[in-house]
Amino acid sequence: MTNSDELLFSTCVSGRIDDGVLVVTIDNPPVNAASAAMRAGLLGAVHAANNDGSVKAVIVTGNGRIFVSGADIGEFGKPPVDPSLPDVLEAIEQSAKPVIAAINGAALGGGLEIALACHYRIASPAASLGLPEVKLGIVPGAGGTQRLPRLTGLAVALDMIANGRAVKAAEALASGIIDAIADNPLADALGKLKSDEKPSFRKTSDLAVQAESTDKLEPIASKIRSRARGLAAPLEAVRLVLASATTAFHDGLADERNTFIRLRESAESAALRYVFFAEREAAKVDGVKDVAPRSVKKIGIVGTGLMGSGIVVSALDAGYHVTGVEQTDEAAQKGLERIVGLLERNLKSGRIDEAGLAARLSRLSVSGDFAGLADADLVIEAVFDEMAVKTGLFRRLDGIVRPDAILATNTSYLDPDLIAAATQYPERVLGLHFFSPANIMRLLEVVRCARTTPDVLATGLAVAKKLGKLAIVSGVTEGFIGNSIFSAYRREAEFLVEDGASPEAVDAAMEDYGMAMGPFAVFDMAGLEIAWARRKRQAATRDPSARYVDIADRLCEAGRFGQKTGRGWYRYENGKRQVDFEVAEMIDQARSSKGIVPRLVAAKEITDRLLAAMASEGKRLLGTGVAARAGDIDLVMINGYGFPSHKGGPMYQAGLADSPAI
Ligand code: 3H9
Repeated sequence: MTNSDELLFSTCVSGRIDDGVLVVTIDNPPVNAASAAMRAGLLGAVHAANNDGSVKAVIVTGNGRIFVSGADIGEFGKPPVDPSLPDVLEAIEQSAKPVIAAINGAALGGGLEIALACHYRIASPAASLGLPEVKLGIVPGAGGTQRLPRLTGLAVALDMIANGRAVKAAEALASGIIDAIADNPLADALGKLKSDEKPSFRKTSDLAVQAESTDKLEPIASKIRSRARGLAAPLEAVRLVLASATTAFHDGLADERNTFIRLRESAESAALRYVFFAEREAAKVDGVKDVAPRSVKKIGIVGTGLMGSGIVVSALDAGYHVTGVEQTDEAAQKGLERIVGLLERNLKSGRIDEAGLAARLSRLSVSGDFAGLADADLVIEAVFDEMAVKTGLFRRLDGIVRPDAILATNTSYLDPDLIAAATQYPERVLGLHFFSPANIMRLLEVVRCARTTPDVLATGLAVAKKLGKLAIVSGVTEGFIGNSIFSAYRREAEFLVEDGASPEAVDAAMEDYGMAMGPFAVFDMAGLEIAWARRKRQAATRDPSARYVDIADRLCEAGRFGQKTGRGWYRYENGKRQVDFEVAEMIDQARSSKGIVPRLVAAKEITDRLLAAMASEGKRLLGTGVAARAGDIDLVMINGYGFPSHKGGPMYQAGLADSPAI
């Protein structure tokens, strides 16, 4: 091979010779996944280098902003195609010619495993390196659990692999994963090979895993085990990493490979892969492709209560200038204190540093003067959820903000089309439905109103992305996607109680299923009065023949509004949830007033009925076009309502989701 040769090893792996060095470039858009063609090309390149006496070294790099994003997840459900990634990596590691990984961008999963099998690693400063396999319900399957601890030690490898935590180049260098950082890793690798002082090449598998004390490892492992909540992948990851210290390298590899294949076939992994692709699909929104969002630099937020202050912090975290507005200076002062309190909590927990706190405060103003909103690009209201309050506010904003400013309502249940109709330019109104605490929760329902223009919607989506939120577009219906399903879930949970189940039995069944909290514990946490007020509003129009459970009304009439009043479906003592016999009595009375004889309701019936209720409401939302895809519904329930991601969501469970080939 000579300098002029253009070499093609497969459709997505090419090479060129630079002064006796074979530079291998992976170009497999969009993310350089390790597909069958990529693996074959890489293997061909290593063989070619070893069969050519004029080649003295090999550099592997990626084209674009990513080195290699990992195995091609889309291939997981299909029959395996040779060569396998472990076979390719064995060839790389055993290559007589040294192989350098020039890590131009993200090296994830199988991508990092390729780099670990090379004899030297140089990364660009922005590259992130990680083994996120557990997030897909699997463990690394090409040596990650055995090679990483040989470079970093067990504690770091445990944290990175069992938590799926990626690190940036600087941390990777400090923990021994890479050997150098360079702005242009490929140029740096070529330079190092040409210089007299050659890099010190070594095979990762030749290194011994450094012994580490149980005192150091056990707390890390037990934290991972308790967070795993019964999931197999993190537990297997812990086992495999710890075994690397006591098992011969190739035995460890074989164990890892078998575990990877077993987990890849699991229901957990199929569900998590479905969720991965559903998130990518959710970003593709009808009608806004190629529509440029408006520029947003300053966000106004009306109302700095619990929700508003969370939104303020989220916007500050994302780098926006923020003006918070309240009705009075006194309320503004309270709002400011709430916001500063949240920021200081983040400082204390290490999420931000002193400089970050100062930068955020320098971009914030809070006052009782609405004129502060005059130059805002986007105004989000987070005021009391009552139609007259919201329409009055939007009418007032019309006279204050620029005509091209976007107005967003954070309403949970009101009709945003009616709110928009109160304004002069309804086409600039959309819903941005945050979940509490708004600076923590990842979900944001972006509500497309009847007259929202595509660029206004595109702006809402762009802002959501900058806020680090998972945006799911919803059409208009009472409660949008999430609360519509949650209402159906609530209704069925109350039917179950009326039929004979206790609230704690319903909660236990759903928690065993994997929900973060059972429904009745959630109702108490959120407060029972809002749903009560809605039920009262709807009473006049309710179908008298429809089944109606009045137990929650009875609780509210007795002043039991949930956790904040110390009593709801449960009793709370020092914040601890307790079963309350008074509630049991009230339930008994409610049943007997309807002549219902309670029956035993098994845990399976509880989960079956609650899942079916959610799926059936989801089907209605798809039918009416409020939700565009079953996957969107599942993502809302996972990210806003504590549905376990490893179960895929209620639509996935009901077989109503289109799963790609996973
Ligand atoms: C693994 O490696 C197992 C090994 O240990 C064992 C092997 C034996 N495969 O996210 P984006 C698609 S498991 C296939 O919007 P970004 C994605 O669906 C893997 N497709 O881009 C989307 O397609 P579309 C471990 C993939 O710039 C498009 O690429 N690795 C893969 O925001 C753009 O994606 C991981 O878990 C893939 N691996 O973020 C990393 N990755 O345009 C998973 C992406 O048709 N990937 N696609 O909708 C990521 O975290 C992000 O995609 C990444 C880019 C950070 C790379």
